Amino acid sequence: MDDKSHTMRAIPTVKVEDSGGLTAEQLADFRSAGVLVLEDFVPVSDCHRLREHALKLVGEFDPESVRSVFSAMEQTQLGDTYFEQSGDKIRFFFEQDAFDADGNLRQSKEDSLNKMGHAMHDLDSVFDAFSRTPELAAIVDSLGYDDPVILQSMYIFKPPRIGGEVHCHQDSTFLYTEPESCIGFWFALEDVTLENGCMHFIPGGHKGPLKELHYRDTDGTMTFKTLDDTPWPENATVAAEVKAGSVVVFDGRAPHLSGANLSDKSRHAYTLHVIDRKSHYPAENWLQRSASLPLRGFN
Ligand SMILES: O=C(O)CCC(=O)C(=O)O
Repeated sequence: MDDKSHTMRAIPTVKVEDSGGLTAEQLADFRSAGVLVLEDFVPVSDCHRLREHALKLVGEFDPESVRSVFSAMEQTQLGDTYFEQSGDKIRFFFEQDAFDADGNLRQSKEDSLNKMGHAMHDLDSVFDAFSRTPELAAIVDSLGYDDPVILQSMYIFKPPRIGGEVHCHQDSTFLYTEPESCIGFWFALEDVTLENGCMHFIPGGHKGPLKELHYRDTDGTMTFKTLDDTPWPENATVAAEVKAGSVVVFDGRAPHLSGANLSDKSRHAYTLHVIDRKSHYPAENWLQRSASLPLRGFN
């Protein structure tokens, strides 16, 4: 075993046997690694159904109506009101390499999008049903949330050939609460491998500090504040290659990234982020809801 593999810890991978949430052992694995893969959590037929539905919504989206590009590297789009006001809407964001020099799409519409976000779970009945299952509610309950609410949903396309790399980050940077309560659920809707740009995590990395805060400045512009400038440890990431139907659960502080998708295969994934309503949600966070669409839990 060389030095690199010696320091490498695997991502715990489990099967949830019934809808009673995580066992004490699974919970201990999650607390230790900050990330846990739940294999076969969602029937593959449900994943296909969500994918078909997402593609229907893409079909109804007119790409001439908006040209908002999402920076996968930065995980945000500074200065873009279409993005900044999408917290309670269903909006579409293109990959950085989607357009040619003349402004035309290089690939089909569905193979040009980076993501759709950020409130499908509250605005669309198919996404609502996929997001609010008793099985997921039980997992969240076993994680100790008193009053969990689903803050955002994202459908991530990671399209063939142009699916952008996502640099190492922590999701509490973007979905900050006091105290921190953000947790991510990343549903693989298709088989995910190194080739089509799987997620990678630094197991145990959630025990370190939050490194950056993304917030709205007093003049209204979104910006980043460095909280800790220690570099991420080298060679510490572990690939989460998972099958369709798996869910990757990860702590809001868990450092993670994903590779580019240069393959000919798509890599559709759906993510939910949950916070505890009992935590304070700052008005400086990018994602804000209008009073007409209050946050909801799993009911
Ligand atoms: O799906 C991906 O490739 C990256 C998603 C991600 O990093 C996130 O949702 O925080």
